[in-house]
Amino acid sequence: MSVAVKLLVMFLVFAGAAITIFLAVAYSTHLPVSEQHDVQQRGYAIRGRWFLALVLFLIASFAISIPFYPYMSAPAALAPARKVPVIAEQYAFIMASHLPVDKPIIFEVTSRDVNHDFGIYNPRGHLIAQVQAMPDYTNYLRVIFHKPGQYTARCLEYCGIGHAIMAKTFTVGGKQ
Ligand SMILES: [Cu+2]
Repeated sequence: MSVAVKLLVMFLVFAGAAITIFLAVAYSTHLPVSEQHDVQQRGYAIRGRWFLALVLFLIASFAISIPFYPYMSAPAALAPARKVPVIAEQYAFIMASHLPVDKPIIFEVTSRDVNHDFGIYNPRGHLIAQVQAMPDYTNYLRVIFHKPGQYTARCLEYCGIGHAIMAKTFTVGGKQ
């Protein structure tokens, strides 16, 4: 079956379903009207059951998701962190070349000239953290490197002709 035929079949199925629903609603308005008090109690009962189900669902969701809340990892977040100054300039990052693994690190990021960005890529080339590097201002970026290896900081904000080569490789783990 070609894509066009599949799309036509899907369109006919959904259009048919929509038309059926419209016809059912139109037909239902022809039924004899019930008095309000006849249906009121039934409506209240249905509403009560759905409300109870909703409350139970929310309580269950809350209980199940509690262990995934970041509050549980707060002690690690509050552990004394090593402060690592980072100065961005056209077109380099001035910072340490070796950093520890599994230890909280707070990068203190600023710029010597124009706005830059400090983006950290892991050894697989995935961006794991980033913060703006601004002149006359320090931004703090908290990171824990869980895997040793070669990480690369790249500028992620166009800062001039040499922006594309603005990078700094640093080693996590091993010799400090
Ligand atoms: Cu740049």
